[in-house]
Amino acid sequence: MSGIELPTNQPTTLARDAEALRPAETETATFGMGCFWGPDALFGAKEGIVRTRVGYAGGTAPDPTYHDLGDHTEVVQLEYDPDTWTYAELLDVVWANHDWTGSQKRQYRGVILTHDDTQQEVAERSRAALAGRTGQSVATTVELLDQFYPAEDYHQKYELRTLPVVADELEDLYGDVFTASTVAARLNGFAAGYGSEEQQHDLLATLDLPPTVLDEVRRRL
Ligand code: MHO
Repeated sequence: MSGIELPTNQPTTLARDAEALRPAETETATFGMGCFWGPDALFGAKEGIVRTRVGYAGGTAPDPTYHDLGDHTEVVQLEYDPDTWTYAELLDVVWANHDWTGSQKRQYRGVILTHDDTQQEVAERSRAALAGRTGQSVATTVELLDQFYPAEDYHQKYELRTLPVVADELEDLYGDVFTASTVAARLNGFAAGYGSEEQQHDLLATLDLPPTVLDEVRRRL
């Protein structure tokens, strides 16, 4: 599935978003790691993660919603730069940042939803290596992704929405699809406390956003 494209030809496009890789230049990964707000912010803060979105997948029920999930699971979907990240490296982040022992209900289960046979093989190897390393059984499964259903807007970049001055500014710039912005992904991560001080400083110093908006982010760091 292709990503949602920002209207990058508009004069209001942030310079950093105009520079971001286009969907055709990225690869896509989908992970269930518990409540999707957390991994949206965790990955969104990282350089080389180009876009993030959250949604429901891993089940069979048609058209899931947050309040009618059926047998689906909350997942984060990443568009990443394959020159920066290998899929195996992303998996290392996944293992280190969710409970893979399987104590959760299905909504929050750990699941690696692969997009092709190569991802499937890499994920199965990575899972086996974790089991070998820890001597524990890994409840998180590796499954081929069937369909990804984007979650409601209010779940996208959830942490960023707790900084309404910032979220409103991005919404003015981009409309509802502001959550497809790379800048929004980073700021969502920063709002949740992710990212190094240096990375936060460097991005904020170059963003063409109003000072009031940048100050709102800085207050959170
Ligand atoms: N414990 C969280 C879960 C939300 S997540 C989108 C809450 O309800 O606040 O499932």
